[in-house]
Amino acid sequence: MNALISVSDKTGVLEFAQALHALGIKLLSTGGTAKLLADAGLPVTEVAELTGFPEMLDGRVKTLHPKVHGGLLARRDLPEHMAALKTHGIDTIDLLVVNLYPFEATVAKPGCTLEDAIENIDIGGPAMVRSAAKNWQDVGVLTDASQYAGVLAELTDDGKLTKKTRFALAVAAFNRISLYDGAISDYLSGIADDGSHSQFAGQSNGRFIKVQDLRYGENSHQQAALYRDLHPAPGSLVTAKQLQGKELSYNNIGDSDAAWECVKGFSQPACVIVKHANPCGVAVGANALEAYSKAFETDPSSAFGGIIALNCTLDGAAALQISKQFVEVLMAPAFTPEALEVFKNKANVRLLQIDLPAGGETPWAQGRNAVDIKRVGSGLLMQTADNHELLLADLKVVSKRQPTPAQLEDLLFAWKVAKYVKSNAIVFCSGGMTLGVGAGQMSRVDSARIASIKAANAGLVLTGSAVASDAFFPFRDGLDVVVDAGATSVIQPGGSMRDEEVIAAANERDVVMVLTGVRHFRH
Ligand code: 93A
Repeated sequence: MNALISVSDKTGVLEFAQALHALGIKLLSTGGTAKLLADAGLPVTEVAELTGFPEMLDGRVKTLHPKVHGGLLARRDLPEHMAALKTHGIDTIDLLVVNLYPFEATVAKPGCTLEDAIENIDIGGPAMVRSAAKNWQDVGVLTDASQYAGVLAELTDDGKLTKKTRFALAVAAFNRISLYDGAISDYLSGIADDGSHSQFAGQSNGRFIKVQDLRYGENSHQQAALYRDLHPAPGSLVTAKQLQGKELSYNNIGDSDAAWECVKGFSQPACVIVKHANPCGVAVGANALEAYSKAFETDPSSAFGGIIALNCTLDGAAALQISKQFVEVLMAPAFTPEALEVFKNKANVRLLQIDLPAGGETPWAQGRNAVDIKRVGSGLLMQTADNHELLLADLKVVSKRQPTPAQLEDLLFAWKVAKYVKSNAIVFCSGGMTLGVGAGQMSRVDSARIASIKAANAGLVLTGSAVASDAFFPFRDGLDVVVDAGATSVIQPGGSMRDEEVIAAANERDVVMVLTGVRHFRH
């Protein structure tokens, strides 16, 4: 049996080759790999010796030769194929071990030039992998070091690989090549011929990798799986490390994403509690404990069994307080040893550590995940993500009453939260915390009523509060409800046919009204 080994990442390859040699398998190899094996005392034939051609053009042409591809592609069950090999003095290659030039790692490096990227496009490696995988009935193809141990165990047991293994290896090989080519296509699609990045740099063109099957979907009779972008955005949910707890469910993942995306938007220590895709408590504070305690106070009954996200380190004090409630998932960029200790005995609580996006990434990284996708009957809806950031300068005060600095702060806080509440969204806030959240109603006035009822249920006073409405008030009735409840300032996009009537109502009620000019529908 002949094995050709040609690997860029040489991890574990020497031990693997030694084991193949011990099984009596003949080793063929390309320059760098051959040197590594020969230096360790293994008998190895260089591909250059086999082909009669030196590796040339800076290694661009090493294995692109009929003596290599004939040996990989010949069907052992066809006499004509075997006769052709004999005529041309070609030996079969029965096992191929290849990993490719590190294209993905190269382009992920800050400052990678177009030239670096191009030189790291492997040509001969994928060609051999495709030849071997096409001829999977006769050839085993390894494309990752994680496959060495399993293959070795089978070869040691049986002297050959089973049909099942050869097929699985071929599928894995074509998957690898598809991802590799996808990475090249993504990178080049986002770059101009002078190496500058276009605004769509790094979008994954809809290419996803399966992370895991999930136990079930939204309900137990639905099947589900989690996929991730080929290039996940730094600081996104799929980059999380689970430190403890049961496997995340489909609903856990959706809710965790909503909580994490919302909490990331605050620069002060902040806490977001999500239930059924909506924030039911959001607050900022001097530290994790204060932020959590305020967020919890908004709606303690909804927070039961909720998903909690913090944008700051979870310390022992906050952990102790949180551990008093039933929590499904707890997310933070870091956990102190004391915090971990608190949850050690609560094995069901899923702890997720997620790095906050560092900022200052390359344009290639910044462009990632810029597209939202929603499935509709036999189709897809795609849109750029709702990542609009409201600046103070964008605000237009339209009421006679001018906002105080404290009111402005509350209004901006309320607006940040409303962006993550399902429409129609009405959010009462004060002092850096939510007081009442009305979400997902078909009528805005009902959302306003629900938000004020929920605040009353939690024993929270709305007098002097700020209110955000994710889209304009179509009539003055919604405004009247929030003012009746105690709000004295309102932020909303404006743009209704009845803006004048709504602004007149704000003046009649003597409250502050500011317009953003941008709405945040979320469905
Ligand atoms: O430059 S290539 O595209 N041309 C080739 O003919 C070729 N054959 C193998 N790259 C080629 N390879 C790649 O070389 C393999 O995929 C592997 O990544 C690497 C191993 O080179 P070495 O053994 O010299 O370290």
